[in-house]
Amino acid sequence: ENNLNVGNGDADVAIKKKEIPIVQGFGEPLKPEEAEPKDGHAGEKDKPPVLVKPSFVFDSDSPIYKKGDSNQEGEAGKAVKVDKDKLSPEEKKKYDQGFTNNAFNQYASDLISIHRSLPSNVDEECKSEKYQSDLPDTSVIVCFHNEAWSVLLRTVHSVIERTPDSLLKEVILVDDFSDMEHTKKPLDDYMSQFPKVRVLRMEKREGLIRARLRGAAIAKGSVLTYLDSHCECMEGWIEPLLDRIKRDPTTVVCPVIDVIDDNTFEYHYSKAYFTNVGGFDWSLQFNWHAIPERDRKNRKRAIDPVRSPTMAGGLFSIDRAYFEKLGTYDPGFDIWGGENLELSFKIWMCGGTLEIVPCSHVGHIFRKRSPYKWRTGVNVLKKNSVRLAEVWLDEYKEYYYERINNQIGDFGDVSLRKKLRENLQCKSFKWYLDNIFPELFVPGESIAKGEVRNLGQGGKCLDAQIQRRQKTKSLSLYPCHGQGGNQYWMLSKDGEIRRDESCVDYAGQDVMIFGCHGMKGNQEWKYDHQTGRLLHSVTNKCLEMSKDGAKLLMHVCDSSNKYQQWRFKEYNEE
Ligand code: UD2
Ligand code: MN
Repeated sequence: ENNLNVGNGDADVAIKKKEIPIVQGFGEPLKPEEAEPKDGHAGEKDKPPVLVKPSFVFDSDSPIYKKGDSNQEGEAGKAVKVDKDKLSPEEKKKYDQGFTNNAFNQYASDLISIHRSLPSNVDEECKSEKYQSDLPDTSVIVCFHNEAWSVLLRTVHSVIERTPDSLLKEVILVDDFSDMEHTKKPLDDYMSQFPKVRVLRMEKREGLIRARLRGAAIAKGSVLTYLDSHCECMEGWIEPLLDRIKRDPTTVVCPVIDVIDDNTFEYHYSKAYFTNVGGFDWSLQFNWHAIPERDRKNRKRAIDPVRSPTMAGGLFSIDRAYFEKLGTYDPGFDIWGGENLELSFKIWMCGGTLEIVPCSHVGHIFRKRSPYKWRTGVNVLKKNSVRLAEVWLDEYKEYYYERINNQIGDFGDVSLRKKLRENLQCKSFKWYLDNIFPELFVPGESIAKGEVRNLGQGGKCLDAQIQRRQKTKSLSLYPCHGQGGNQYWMLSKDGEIRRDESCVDYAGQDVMIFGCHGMKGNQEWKYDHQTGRLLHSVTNKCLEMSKDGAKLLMHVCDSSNKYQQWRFKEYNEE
């Protein structure tokens, strides 16, 4: 029988290196702004968005319920362009509400068939790829909280219509305490025509992690496949995944996650040649990387499965018994976030393998903000990440804690999770870093770290909010806030002033932030802890704060000029 570890509802709060380029601009899970107050204090920015609850009328005559009309909007995964200026005032209102409620263009989705076709320019090699017969069947589990009707239906239809009947055990929709009308009776009524679809409702808001566990607890397939509620599976998506699991049930697999544009719903198919793998940084944020050289050279074909240090989180298949053996997810994780790293570290450290399979494609709508309510009064993501760090990171947890300025806060009880790790006899985090993710820059290798304060009058600190979608940015000065975050810097042995994969770079104009390239040049600095001088090697100039503290300058070095004196908070003498 099925004795998956089900959430106990930890309801203590009320609702509401060697360089691998970071791939920019490719869809990645964005951190919900509401949930992660920049200063590390929970609550203040945690105001729920004002959601307008739409009333719902099911219009079975709408063209979106019809299949196969190749002239309809959005077919073949094409973009739907809505000219808002041409809409009537009432339609404009609907358009705006769609964005407010979902953080994607619901208005556009509502014009597209829930059975729409997807692009056909797929990798040729994948078309002739053969998979084993007798693949294991799978339960597809989709958790949602107030997902838009047309988007949710399109997710379900893409699964039902593009998964061979013998491989699809069931689709389990887990309603995580939605309160929009369409998610209740209309959804039950609609889904009742599909015997394989079950709707499971949560009695209170559980968050996606415990909702996934509740779905797993009733699942009967031998493999569990998780999807977000705003996905579209491509033809042939499941076979390559199940094939890997059949070969070895300790292999956990992810499809390539194609980007569905949040505004036009255009489906961007990503060719096998461009497959990326998952990583993370020391603020415990997931990110994408190109396949590292050491793996690239062992690959015969671009379509071969590739190992990945981490998974994005939302879309993957795992053998049900193996998931259970690994202790599923930490049920103490609330609402959203961190569970993808927990599972990734655990898979690798406890003897499994995590892969991305280039012939399996599922599209996902990446959003720029989180549309739903989070809990108030607690920084949920931070709490999840601290639990993760406590259980899996060993001594490396300190690097995360430095980034949150040691404001660890209450993270509940993790003794059962530590016990689990012990029972499974998992390897150390050091082993994981050395063997699975050696490309990651480890702050311990740095010469100096922490805030970088100017010793001139009104001394400020080097500050940069680095957004992953942004390629370059100038470095700025802000009053020192002592909270780590955007004022946390590391001076590497190669003379880089860096945070994660971003480096301070001077090419003769402004002092900028660029992706670290590891080739010194414009990114090489010499720091003298005695004199506080920050010398740029190539230009032989020194970093200086303007007298009014407004900007950064690069000038001829002058040891008597206080404005050229800087202090890294921590310095490791050798
Ligand atoms: C990514 C993952 C997501 C999850 C998350 C970290 C992908 C494509 N997406 O963020 O699956 O791993 O990182 O936790 O890899 N939901 C609930 N209850 C809640 C909140 C969310 O059921 O309280 C549902 C939501 O409707 C959605 C899913 O959980 O179907 C993931 O949420 P998301 O889409 O906001 O996360 P995303 O894609 O930004
Ligand atoms: Mn999502």
